[in-house]
This record gives sequence, structure tokens and C-alpha cells, in this order.
Amino acid sequence: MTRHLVVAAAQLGPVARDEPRPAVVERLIALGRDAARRGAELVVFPELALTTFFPRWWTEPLDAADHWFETDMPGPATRPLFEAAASLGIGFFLGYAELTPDGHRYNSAVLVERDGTVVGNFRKVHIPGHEGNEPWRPFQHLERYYFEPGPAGFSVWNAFGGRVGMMLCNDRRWSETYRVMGLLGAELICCGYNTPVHYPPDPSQDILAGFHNQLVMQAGAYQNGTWIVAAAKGGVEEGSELLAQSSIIAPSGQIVAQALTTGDEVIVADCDLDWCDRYKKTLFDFARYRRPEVYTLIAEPHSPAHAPTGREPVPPPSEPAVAP
Ligand code: ING
Repeated sequence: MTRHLVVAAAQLGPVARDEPRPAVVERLIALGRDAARRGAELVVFPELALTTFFPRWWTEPLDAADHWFETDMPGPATRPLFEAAASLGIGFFLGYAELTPDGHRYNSAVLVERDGTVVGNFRKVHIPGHEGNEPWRPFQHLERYYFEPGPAGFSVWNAFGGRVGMMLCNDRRWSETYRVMGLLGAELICCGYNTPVHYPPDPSQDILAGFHNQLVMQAGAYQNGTWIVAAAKGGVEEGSELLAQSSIIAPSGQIVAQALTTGDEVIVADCDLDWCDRYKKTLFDFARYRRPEVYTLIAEPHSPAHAPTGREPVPPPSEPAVAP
């Protein structure tokens, strides 16, 4: 009996700066209903799904941004989502800004089972962008001002009949993200993202935003034999164009479902979790083929000692000019 899990990525279109949380939650519930109608058991919502992508603006003092954060999950604004999901019999992954009682701020996500119980919490590991006010940018990317990096790294949970992992946005660009969860046996990774198409430090990358989005997730899925369900917040949000392209990717690296629009849209796929072993037990049998003893540099802090020496590479020995 194969283990099938019907999963949905629930893509959000733009969330306005002044859009009240209850209105956003209503949009999430409508997406959840559509996903449930189409048979989904797990619905993946985007990163920072409850608000506009507020790190595009500088706020001082920092606590003047507290209203963008959740202090409880579920809290008053999100309890209707938890209740609606439980009544629909669907579980979900939800990205949100977390403010802890002792004042720590994280870009977080919660994984909730079909009966409404919280399976686990994740705090974004790789925090992109910049720390200080950079008004030269058409819009800023101040995640390193608003959020601390998650101290706990990546985990995988027994849920939905399989091994489920979580990542957020920039995490998907780092191969270590997938390999750590792959080593923990991940069979399905939930991902939410808010990705501005324009990248001020190097605008030459803008045209490649969609390609890079697919490249990193298809590679991560294939090299670790895991499904990936990635939900975007897309469209032009407060003047900033966000990449949509929500996708569901198989352990083969194939894209099995992809959003057609940049707005609120549900995509669904029937994920055979046993398909993972076609890769985990063959090409990527870590126990048999991996060589961690030669990889130690990967886990070391980056230091000048590893920087290129600048010496010209030694050319290969030229063939002796011997007449045949
Ligand atoms: N956003 C972006 C991401 O990694 C970014 C940051 C923007 C990277 C543009 C590259 C180009 O998808 C978040 N929220 O991490």
C-alpha cells in the first residue's frame, strides 16, 4: 500500500500594507476551502502570509514595527484559520513574523496537522538582505534588521504519514538546507516565499528570478529524493513585483504543478511519498555513496584561509611532443 498525500500550494497575490489581518485570513480560508474541495490534506501557505512584505520599509525604532508580528500562534487573528482548517480536515504550513515573549523576532512558520494540533515550528535560518537603512534602493530588503536567524536550524517531523520538513524563502537557495533535511529523512519539504523580482545589488539577476527559483528547488528535490511544495506571495505588492511561480516538485526534480497566475491560486498534486525511495535507495543512498570525511570544509566557518590564493592554476603537464 503506497503512501499518498494530496498536497496544495496556496499562492497569495499581493497583501496591501493596510490590509487587516482578518481580511487576509479570510483569503487564506477561501484558499483552504478550494484546496480541500480538490482533495488536499496539507495546504502550504506563503512566507509572512498575514501581512504585506514589510521588510521593504525602514521603521525606527524597531518596536514601531511590532504590529507586523504575531505574539501568539494561533492568536486572535489566526484562530479562525485553525478552526476552519480543522473543520475542513486539512493541515497547513503558515509563514508569519514571530515576536517572542522575551523580545526575539523571527521569520517563522508553523506546521499544523489535520486535527488542528501544532506539529512543529520553524525559524528561518538564512536571513537575506541588509541590516541598515539603504534609501538608495527602490524598495529595501531589511530582513536582517527585523529578524534574527533561527538558532535551531532545520528539523523534520513525523506528520501526514511521512517525514515533513520546513524552510522559508532564502533557505531554498542554499544546498545545505536540503541536505540537512535529506539526512533527516525528509520526504516532503514545505516552503513559503516572498521574492522580489528586482534585486538591487545585481539587476542582471532579475530576468533569471524564475529560473533561479526553479533551479534550486528542482536540484534540492532530486539530490535528496524529496517532494517540495512551495507557495509564493506574488504580484505587484506596494509597488514591488514579487515572483509567483508556486510549484510542487517531485523527488525526480520534475515540476508536477505550477501556478498560472500571480494572484490567489491553489495548485494541487497527489504526492506518492514512497516515490522518494526511488532516489534515496539508489543514486542518493547516503549511507553507501556519501563521503562526509572529505566534506568537512562545508561545515566550517568561511575564512580567508580558504579564499583563493590568487596563484595561476598549474597547467596540466603537456603531452610529450613525441612523433607518433
Ligand atoms: N526573499 C528573497 C529570496 O531569497 C532575494 C531574497 C530577493 C534573493 C531577490 C535574491 C533575489 O527569495 C526572501 N524573503 O528571502
